[in-house]
Amino acid sequence: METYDELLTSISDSSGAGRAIFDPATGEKVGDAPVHDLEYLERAVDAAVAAQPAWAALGHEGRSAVLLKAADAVERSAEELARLLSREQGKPLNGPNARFEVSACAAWLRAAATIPLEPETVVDDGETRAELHYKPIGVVGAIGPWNWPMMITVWQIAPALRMGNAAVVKPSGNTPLSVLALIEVMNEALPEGLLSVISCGREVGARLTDHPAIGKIMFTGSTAAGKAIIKSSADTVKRLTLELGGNDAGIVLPDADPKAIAQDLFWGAFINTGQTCAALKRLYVHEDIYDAVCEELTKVAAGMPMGNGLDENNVLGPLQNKAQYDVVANLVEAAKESGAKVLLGGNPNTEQPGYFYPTTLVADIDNDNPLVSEEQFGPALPIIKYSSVDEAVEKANGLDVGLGASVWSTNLPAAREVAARIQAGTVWINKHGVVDPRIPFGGAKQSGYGLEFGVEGLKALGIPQIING
Ligand code: TXE
Repeated sequence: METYDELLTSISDSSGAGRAIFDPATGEKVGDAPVHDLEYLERAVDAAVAAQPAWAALGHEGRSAVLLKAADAVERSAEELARLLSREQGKPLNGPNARFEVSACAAWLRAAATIPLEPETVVDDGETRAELHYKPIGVVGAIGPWNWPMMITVWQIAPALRMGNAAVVKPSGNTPLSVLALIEVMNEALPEGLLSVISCGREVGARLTDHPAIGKIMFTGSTAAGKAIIKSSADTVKRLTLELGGNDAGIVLPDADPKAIAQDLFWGAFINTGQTCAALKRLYVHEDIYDAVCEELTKVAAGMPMGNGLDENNVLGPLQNKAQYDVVANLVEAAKESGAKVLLGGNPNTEQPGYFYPTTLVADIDNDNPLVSEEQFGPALPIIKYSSVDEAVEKANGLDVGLGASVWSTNLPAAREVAARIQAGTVWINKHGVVDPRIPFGGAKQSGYGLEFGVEGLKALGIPQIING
C-alpha cells in the first residue's frame, strides 16, 4: 500500500512530457498524466496476448482467488483512491460519490469473481447431448468515460478477467489518473502484462477498436462515439458491449406520496451531480400532485451542500469539465428563455472558481424543450406535468434512447403495469439508477446493447461453445 503522494507519483509522468490534469473544483493541478503513443499501445497489447493463456489456464477457481486479492488491494488503498478520484473528477468524498465509487469497485470485483458459471446442458435426451460452455475471448479493450471512471472500468474489466481474458484499458482523457491509480493498485495482485492502461488521446485509443488482436470492446460513453466504434470494429468483427447513456424518464403516478419519494427522486436525478448515465433526467408528474412533488423536491434539493469534494460536508460537486458545464448552462438558459419556471438554482456564480453549476429544478416546461429532449448530464432536472398515464408513457418512450426509467407509486401492481410499457433496459419502481452486481444492466434503443453484471455479464465476456456429443 502506498500513500496518496506515492501513488500519484508512481502513476504520473516524470519525463516532463506529460499532460497536466486540473481539479475541476479549484483549477489547481492534480498531476501530470502520461501521454502514451501507438507504440506503447502495441506493447501493451503484445503483453496482454502473452499473459492471457496462462491466466486462462488457471481456471475459474484460480482466477477468482486472484480477483478477490485485487479487491482486497482496492480496499487497502480505498482512501487514497477516493481522494484522487475526488480531486480529478470533482465528486465529493461523501454521499454516493468518491468513497462510494471505490467501495463499488471492490464489490463488483468480488461479485465478478464469485458468481457461479457452470456449463449448461442444453439437450440430454438419450440420443443427443449438447453442452454450452464459455471460452475466453483473448484480449478485451475497455474504453471508459469520465463520470464514474473507476467503477465503470471495473464493470468492464472484472468480468473480462474472470472469464479468462486479458484487458487493455483506455480511460477518458478527462480522468486518466483515477484509472491509472486503480489499475496500479489492482496490479498488486494480478500477473504482469495481463491488465494495462493506455493514457492517450482518442486517436491512439481508437486503435483498440480496429486492432486484430483485440476480440471484444467494452465501451461506455456517448452514442456518437459508440456508433464510431461499431464502424471501426466491423472489419475485425469484434464483439461489442455498448453502454451509451440515455435520457431516463421517471413517471410519478397520481397515488404517489410526494414527501415520501422526494429524497429518492432527488438522488435518482442528482447522483454524481447529475453526471450519471442512468440518472433520472426527465421527471413526469401527474397534475394532481404536481405542485406537491415540486415543493417537496425543492425542499430536499435546497438542503444538499455543493462544493469542493474534499470538504467532508459536501455531497454535490462541480461538473467535471468546461464542455459539460456549458451544455448544462446553455440548456437551462434556453429553458428560462422559453418561459419555463425555475424553482431552484439556474443562476450560476461565474465569479467562483471551478465548474460549479447550482442544483437546478425547472417546472412548467414543455416536453419538446431541449432541456427535456437532450441529455443534460448535470444538476438540472426538468419536471413536466401530465394528465393521463398514456400521455406520460408516450412521452417517456418518445426519444431514441432507453437506458433506464422509473415509476413512482404506492400501488405496486399498477406501477409494474406501467413499467412494462416503457422502452428501457431497466425500469425501477420507487427508486432510480440503483445498480446491483447481481442484476443485469444494459440499454434499449440507441442506449446500446449487451448486458453487464450478473451471470449474463460474465457470459458476454466469453465465446459460447457447444460441445455436441
Ligand atoms: O464522451 P465520449 P465524452 C455523454 C454525455 C457527455 C457526452 C460526451 O452526454 O456530454 O457523452 O462525453 C473514447 N474510438 N456521456 O466526450 O466522446 C474517449 O476517448 C475509440 C455519457 O467524454 O463518448 C473516451 O475514453 N474511443 C456516458 C470515451 O470514448 C473513442 C458517460 C468516451 O468518450 C472514440 C460519459 C472512438 N471513435 C459521457 N471516440 C455514459 N454512458 O454514462 C471517443 N472515444
